[in-house]
Amino acid sequence: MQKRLLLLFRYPGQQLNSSEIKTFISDIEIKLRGQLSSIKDIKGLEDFRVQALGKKSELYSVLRNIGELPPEERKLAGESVNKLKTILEQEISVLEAELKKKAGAERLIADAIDVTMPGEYKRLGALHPVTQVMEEIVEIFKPLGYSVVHGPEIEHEFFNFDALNIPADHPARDMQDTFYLGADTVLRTHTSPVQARTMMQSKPPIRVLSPGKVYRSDYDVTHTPMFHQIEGLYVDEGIKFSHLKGTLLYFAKRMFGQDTSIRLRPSYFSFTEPSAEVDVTCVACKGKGCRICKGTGWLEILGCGMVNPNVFKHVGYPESTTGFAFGMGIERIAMLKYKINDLRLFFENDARFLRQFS
Ligand code: 2NM
Repeated sequence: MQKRLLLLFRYPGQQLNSSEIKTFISDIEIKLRGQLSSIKDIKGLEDFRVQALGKKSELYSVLRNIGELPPEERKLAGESVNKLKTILEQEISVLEAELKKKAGAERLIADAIDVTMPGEYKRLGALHPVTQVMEEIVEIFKPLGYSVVHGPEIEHEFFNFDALNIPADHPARDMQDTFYLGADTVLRTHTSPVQARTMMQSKPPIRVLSPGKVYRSDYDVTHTPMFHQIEGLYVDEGIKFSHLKGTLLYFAKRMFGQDTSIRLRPSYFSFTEPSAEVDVTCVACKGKGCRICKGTGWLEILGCGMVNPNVFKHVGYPESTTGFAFGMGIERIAMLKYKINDLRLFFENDARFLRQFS
């Protein structure tokens, strides 16, 4: 069509008259309107705009070749082309608005959220039972004025043994029980070194709890090479064994129930003198005697005593200082509280076990 148009313009003696120009432009209009009516989307409309009105369009070629027309026909040709161009631009913009609206509505339907679909359930994590019990013990002692202190798990022999009055030839220092990292560096075997450090850094009165991981070279059904301890220390003027007993009874009742009693049995620790082991009323049979307490009605929960004057000497306190200390294994307390019969469950991280504590 474009080629024919150029030929028509240029063929000598074959110049178009006004009615032929009108027909020619109206032919273009009919053809373009046909194309416009079948456009389905924005992309098609853009293609149409370029092809119908762009530099390579038939309409544009009429304008470009207008000089080939006889002078009296030029005005008419120019006006007709521009009129059609304006009409087409208008119709394109109307159609463009329509198509955009349609696309928007389609997108709304495609993106719609079905609020009747079932929700996706995200499981919440929870604190490990050992951590929960550790925090519970801390909360029980807080009202008595205790605060929490921490120390390194890689410890110097001095704080782990010497300061605590554990002599160089004591079996606890054996390679068999202690993980040595160097000649005088160990993985702490209890959290008491944290208390020795606390005493060296501050003066009485001291009321501290030291919860944390401890390490012993021991692995069987009832022992793991890493477990958790919490130890307590109270140093002040005139501290007596009765203060210790009252504190432990308060703890036992809050931890295991108000109907719980305690029983102290004499024991030995190098860092306390006198020392005792503490039993509570059996959580399973309430003292009647059962398999769990081996018929005794009692369960051992901790060790304690009056701080040995040698410990005070090592940390630079006067030997006349008074204080008590106690320590317990957190896994053991958690096993009694939750009636768990296998220590290893705490370390396997089986979600079916852990879920029960969330
Ligand atoms: C226990 C039992 C008895 C204890 C002693 C000390 C320190 F640092 F004051 F000497 N802290 N913890 C202690 C005493 C720990 O655990 C079974």
